[in-house]
Amino acid sequence: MLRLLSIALSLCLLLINLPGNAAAEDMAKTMAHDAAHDAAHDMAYIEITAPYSYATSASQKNGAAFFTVTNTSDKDVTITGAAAENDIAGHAELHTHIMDGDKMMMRRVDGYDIPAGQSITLEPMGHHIMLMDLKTPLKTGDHLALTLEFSNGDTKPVDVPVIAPGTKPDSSPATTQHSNDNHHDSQDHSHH
Ligand SMILES: [Cu+2]
Repeated sequence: MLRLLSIALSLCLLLINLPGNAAAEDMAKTMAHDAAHDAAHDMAYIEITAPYSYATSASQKNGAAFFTVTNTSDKDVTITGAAAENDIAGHAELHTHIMDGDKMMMRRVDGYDIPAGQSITLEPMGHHIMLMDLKTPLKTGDHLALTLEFSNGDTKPVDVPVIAPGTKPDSSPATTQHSNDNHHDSQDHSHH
């Protein structure tokens, strides 16, 4: 089984290890072949800001990823799916929260529409990428490699740092929470 897997993996790497594609080669080391597809597309019109995911405990089956997606193009786009590194989660789903009476419920959705020139923000109690069936708990300091899939066939890689629950991502444009700021800042932001 393991041997088959490694053969499949080397085949996969061989296929994408074409000469003159150094960028794809580099990304492939961490993101498998999805990244190679991405390198072939120009996804410059999609900008991802402030990605983060919360560390999980051993008892938590699922994790979630959050970020802001900006569509700088003049065409509406729709995110129709997401994929995580195979060794991190079984699969990833697009979720949102809805109110059911006075209770917040999670629900799977088919897509997130992002009109031309607009942004959507994935955040706790809102839209989020659900990482189903985690193979191993997410640890603070880890990075997840996600790939977003769009209805037009394009994909966009997202590097998602894992942060301590209750903290905010370093580059978050949202409110800074000094009281919960107990994670280690690699980039020191100057606060006013
Ligand atoms: Cu969810």
